Amino acid sequence: MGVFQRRPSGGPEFVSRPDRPRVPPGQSVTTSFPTLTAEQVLSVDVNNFTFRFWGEVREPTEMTWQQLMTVKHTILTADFHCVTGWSMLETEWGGALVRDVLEAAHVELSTSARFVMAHCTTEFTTNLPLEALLADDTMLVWEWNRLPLTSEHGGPLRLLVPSLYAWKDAKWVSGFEFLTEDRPGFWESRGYHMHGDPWKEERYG
Ligand SMILES: Nc1nc2c(c(=O)[nH]1)N[C@H]1C(S)=C(S)[C@@H](COP(=O)(O)O)O[C@H]1N2
Ligand SMILES: [Mo]
Repeated sequence: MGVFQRRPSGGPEFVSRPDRPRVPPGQSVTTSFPTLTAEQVLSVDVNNFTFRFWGEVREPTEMTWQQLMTVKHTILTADFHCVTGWSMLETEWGGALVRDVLEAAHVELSTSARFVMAHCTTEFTTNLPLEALLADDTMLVWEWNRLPLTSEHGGPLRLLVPSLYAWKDAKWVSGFEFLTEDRPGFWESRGYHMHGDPWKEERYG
């Protein structure tokens, strides 16, 4: 994230990081919210929704939409950087920190868990290091600027990882597979970087 603040209530607050520019190198700011989807836009019914956790965990487990809605709500103002060169600043997202979701679902990670593969209701996948998943600003989001997240932007649920390029923000996300070794996801196996830090311009592998 360039700038963010967890905000239990009240207006947005911004915390700047003096160690790096707000806008990562090679990016230009857009005020629109373009959509980038490799698959067909999908409509997911929350009454038939299950979020799954498996792989390097003590026991595979899952959560319904209703259970997810009981996890502590967090609002986060974050920037969004697409590897194709556009950045969107100060967007407000609502949902739950992944950390809080894992706790609520009683997911016990194995000590061998180092990476995670985010899976979607579609074939899309994306991999990230466990630290990025557990970061202070990594969320499962279902609201954008106070409104329910639309299906073209991944609603009802998408991953938000402000510290990495936005291709890591899996739309229609449906589960986390915990891994010992890093494995490329959809774009990573097509040449995108395994990590994807915008400030290091980790665009292509
Ligand atoms: N399921 C899925 N998630 C996805 C993608 C995709 O094609 N499919 N594209 C990624 C890319 S490259 C970007 S930049 C963002 C775009 O999100 P948006 O369409 O809401 O702007 O979603 C990411 N998540
Ligand atoms: Mo992207």
